[in-house]
Amino acid sequence: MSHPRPGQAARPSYGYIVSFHDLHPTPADFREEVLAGLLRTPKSLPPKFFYDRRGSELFDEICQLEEYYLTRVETGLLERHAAEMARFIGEEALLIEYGSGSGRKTRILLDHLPSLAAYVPVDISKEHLLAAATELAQAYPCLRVTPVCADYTREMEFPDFEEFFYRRRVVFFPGSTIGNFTPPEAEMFLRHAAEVARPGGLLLIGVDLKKDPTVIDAAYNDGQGVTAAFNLNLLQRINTELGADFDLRLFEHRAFYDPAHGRVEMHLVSRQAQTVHIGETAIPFAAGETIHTEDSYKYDLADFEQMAARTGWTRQMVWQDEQGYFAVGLFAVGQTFS
Ligand code: AVI
Repeated sequence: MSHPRPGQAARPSYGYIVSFHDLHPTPADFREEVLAGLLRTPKSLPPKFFYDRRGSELFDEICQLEEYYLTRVETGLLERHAAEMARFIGEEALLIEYGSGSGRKTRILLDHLPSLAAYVPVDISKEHLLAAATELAQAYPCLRVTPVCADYTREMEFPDFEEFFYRRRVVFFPGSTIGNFTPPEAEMFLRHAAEVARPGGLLLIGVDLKKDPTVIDAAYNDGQGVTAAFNLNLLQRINTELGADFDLRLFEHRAFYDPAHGRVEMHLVSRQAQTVHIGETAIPFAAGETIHTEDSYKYDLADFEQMAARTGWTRQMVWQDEQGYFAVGLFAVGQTFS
């Protein structure tokens, strides 16, 4: 475990959250973005809104599904190579995780990083973020945990974290969440991450790769209907938080891999012509009309590496499973890693 530096107080021996940075990402934006998305043609909603408390729980369930290979394969890669990853990361790093979720993958890394200066989970879902951060702080009593509630899909002013000592910033972005950005958004995110990581900083990122479309299709159309419930929960959230009157029985889940765009598209399909209300606003649906709720891009590894290079990152190492389903890449800001 890390030692207090000169002038620094010894850490208490119980799990604790040093400070919580709430950048207040949702309430106002939610109504505005939902209305804008449902009033445009074709209708669409941003996937970041899936993650209310129920949505986050359902996503955790998705991650346990046999069909959803992404979590299983990435977790396997982290378990197998965490010691090597930790050697690259080095001592007393500041680990910043975007879209931190339930933190299972984080723990694999933390187990190999006993001298970490602090762990900074960044997530849009406040309740889930605080619950996961508290649990983690309890499980790692000597770790500083500094959660940041923010919408990292938008410009954000990142806290400077100069209140404590660290040697290097490391951005951890697992789960192939990069795939939920369009390619231009992904580039923007990678540029932002390079700014946050600063020269000498690192990026450890999970990327789902192109593969047999039937494998991908199955991952987003599981037999138990968990992904369908996750998709439909977005309408439930709009009902609960915005007083809308979506009848969930009148919408169905649709997900398919589109090889031309290299992405899974997820939609909610209106089973009949109907009008839904959000407050005073009436939203008409034709029979069969869809709300496009998510894209999940699958990358060719060489293309991803080129995108990383364009956005200020130099490849250090890439770990892949035997089937070539998934990659975990380590990149450094700027030229060379020392
Ligand atoms: C969070 N993200 C990487 C998931 C994905 O695979 O695109 C979200 C998800 N959507 C449906 N299933 C899982």
